[in-house]
Amino acid sequence: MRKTLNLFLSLLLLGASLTADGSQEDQLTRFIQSKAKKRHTAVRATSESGPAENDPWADASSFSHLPSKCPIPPAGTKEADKITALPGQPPRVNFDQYSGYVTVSELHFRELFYYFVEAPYEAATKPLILWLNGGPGCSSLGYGAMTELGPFRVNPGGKTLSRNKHAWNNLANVIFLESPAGVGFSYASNNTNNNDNVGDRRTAEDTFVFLLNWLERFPEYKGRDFYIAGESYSGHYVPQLATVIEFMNELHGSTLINLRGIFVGNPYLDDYKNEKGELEFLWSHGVISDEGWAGILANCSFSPSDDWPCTVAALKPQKGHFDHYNIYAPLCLQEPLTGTFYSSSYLAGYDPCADHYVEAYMNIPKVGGYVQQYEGGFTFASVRGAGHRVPTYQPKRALVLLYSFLKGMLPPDDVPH
Ligand SMILES: *C1O[C@H](CO)[C@@H](O)[C@H](O)[C@H]1NC(C)=O
Ligand SMILES: *[C@@H]1O[C@H](CO)[C@@H](O)[C@H](O)[C@H]1NC(C)=O
Repeated sequence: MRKTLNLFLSLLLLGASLTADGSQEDQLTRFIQSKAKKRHTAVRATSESGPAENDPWADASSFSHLPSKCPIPPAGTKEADKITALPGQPPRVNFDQYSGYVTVSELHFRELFYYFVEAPYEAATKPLILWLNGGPGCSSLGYGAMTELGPFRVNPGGKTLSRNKHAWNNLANVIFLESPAGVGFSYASNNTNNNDNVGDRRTAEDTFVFLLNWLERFPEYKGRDFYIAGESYSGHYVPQLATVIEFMNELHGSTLINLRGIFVGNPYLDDYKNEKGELEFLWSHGVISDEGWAGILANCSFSPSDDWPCTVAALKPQKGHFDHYNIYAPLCLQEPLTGTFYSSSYLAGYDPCADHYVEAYMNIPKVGGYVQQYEGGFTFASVRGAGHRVPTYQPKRALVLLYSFLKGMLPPDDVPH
């Protein structure tokens, strides 16, 4: 979530309709085309007063190099990705969960991590939703799945989970994707190509390749009604990915991905308009005084030329502590002596300290390390927390590793410290 942006939790829902009627695709196409038209107009308009911006989204034909079939030999399998149980999950979980990596660039070594939850009932007839958190840089697992719409919430203490009875997988099968590469558990090697060409365009391309590849692993979802959902900076990701999918479907004259609609909450669409919108919201809700707002208007043009005086004018009138993502929400406070987190006031169903529990949960030492076996008998194993001298720092794990080595088998993946 971007600092300069605020999310007022009230969801502004925008985009194509979500009801399942036949006109949705038409509506979505019209939406995308109208965006493209507006962009052309905007480019023309700016060219009168200055240099035209080069907007790669105005013309989707620049995506025609993308593959129409899974370009990478499918490496993983659905069975291998199946989650037996998450650490500390409550009993009687009645839906299937999967997670794993999908390669989106073999050449440059980019792998995207996903967490997928099916619906408890009639999953086979329910649609497929891809959920994307914003940022750029927010984890769809840490935020989306664990504090927003996923099937579980992390309990205080960060060790156990409880059911979220309002989870979205009641209505659909939901993929939480860590995107772009480098966010959360997704990764990219640090070679020059990966560092130089980051941005919305690559994010959309990688996500498209992810979907093609993922559908090979879960072929029963090919042709399923598909929706893209997200919030915040996903105001970029979601319509951009929709543009690529629509374009590729048209280019190849077949439904590669059966996109039916997009669904975005409080979306971040335009840097400067969003910044103005945030400050205007604070003023119109009494957080910023009339004088403060006048100072902002006098010092900010909400364009790239805004400088230090605008920053000062924007920050000066914002007094006291409040949650920029929801001005009415309680804050998370920390007890100075014990370090315990607590909520500044009670709001049913919301815990402002959830981020701390999720962080602790995501850092539970497990995975003893990881192991990869190659053809020809070579096995590579890492031992968590081992440092240079493995038997010194991790004597128990080292002994288990030796035992597995002597027996010619893979070491177990969960060896307690
Ligand atoms: C911004 O501009 C106005 C008028 O130019 C000035 O009076 C004001 O002090 C400035 N700064 C702030 C923080 O409002
Ligand atoms: C990539 O990471 C390695 C290992 O940390 C480092 O030695 C190398 O300089 C990095 N390369 C680039 C292009 O940043």
